[in-house]
Amino acid sequence: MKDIITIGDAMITLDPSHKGPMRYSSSFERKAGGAEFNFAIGCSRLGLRTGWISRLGNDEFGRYIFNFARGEGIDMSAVQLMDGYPTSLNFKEVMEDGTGRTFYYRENSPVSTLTEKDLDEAYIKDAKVLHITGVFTAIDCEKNKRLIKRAIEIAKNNGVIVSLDPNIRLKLWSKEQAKETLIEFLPYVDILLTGEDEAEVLFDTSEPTQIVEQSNIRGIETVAIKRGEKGAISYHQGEWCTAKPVPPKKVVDTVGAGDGFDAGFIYGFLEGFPLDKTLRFANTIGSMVVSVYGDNEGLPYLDEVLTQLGEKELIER
Ligand code: KDG
Repeated sequence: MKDIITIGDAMITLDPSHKGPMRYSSSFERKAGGAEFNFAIGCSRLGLRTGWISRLGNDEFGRYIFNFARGEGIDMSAVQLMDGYPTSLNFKEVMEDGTGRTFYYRENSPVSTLTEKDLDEAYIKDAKVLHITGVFTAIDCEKNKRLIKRAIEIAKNNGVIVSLDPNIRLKLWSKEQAKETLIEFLPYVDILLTGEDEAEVLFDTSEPTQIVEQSNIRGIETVAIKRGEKGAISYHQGEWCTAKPVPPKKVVDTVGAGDGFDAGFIYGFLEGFPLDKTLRFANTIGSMVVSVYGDNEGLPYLDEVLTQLGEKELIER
């Protein structure tokens, strides 16, 4: 049995060796990224049994990502390497303050070959949680919408908890398209993990009580609202919690923080932590991620989170 499975794309991420506008970047480091892929790494590092449903190119980059994920302990039995579909690329711009932009080269992505007919019901039924995000859906919207709907239907019919991070990437689809599509998923969702700006797209509000009200109407009983430097707020069956921001050591790269938060929240949920502890745990991971350069390099192991939370002694040498 798996604790968690996720469905999504991964890309080779090319990180410039120097900060600043991309047009002046002439050398890059080859890494890997992708929202659901980062999330899977985060879960696996916390000790959750994690599976990933995806497709990569049957090329050197696909092999690199495959081996990397396998090395992280992710179950790769539902990941295939495809001929004729090159692994996607993502060039990353990072500015001095840690903010930046991404430039995707992901048309004809290997995941565009994955359809709802390829979903293995037994694989989904065998998980405690199915985590989905808007990134995958946005890549090939009509097809992936059908695929995700089928996956969450299987999950719902079999008592598998569904978590959703809208992860809206406006380089991949419009706000209107994102709203229309993701709103259709909500009646199947048990846990909504959203940024304030994404809630604004979905519900036309970033006000926590209204976000929760809109979620409750659709049957969602657990909500976490990621508010960046303002911390986070969560709600579970009538109980509210607010977590102060956890100041990072230094912000060097904000990409992947939300995925880390999600992994931490799901970990706390599965461990049966009280809501305040779950939120603090998730928030701490988000802040640890931004202190490290890379989309997933900063995702901590369980021991490291516990040390950061002061629950475990730090032994330096
Ligand atoms: O959440 C972080 C991811 O978004 C990043 O690793 C790659 O931009 C990316 C994407 O679209 O998945």
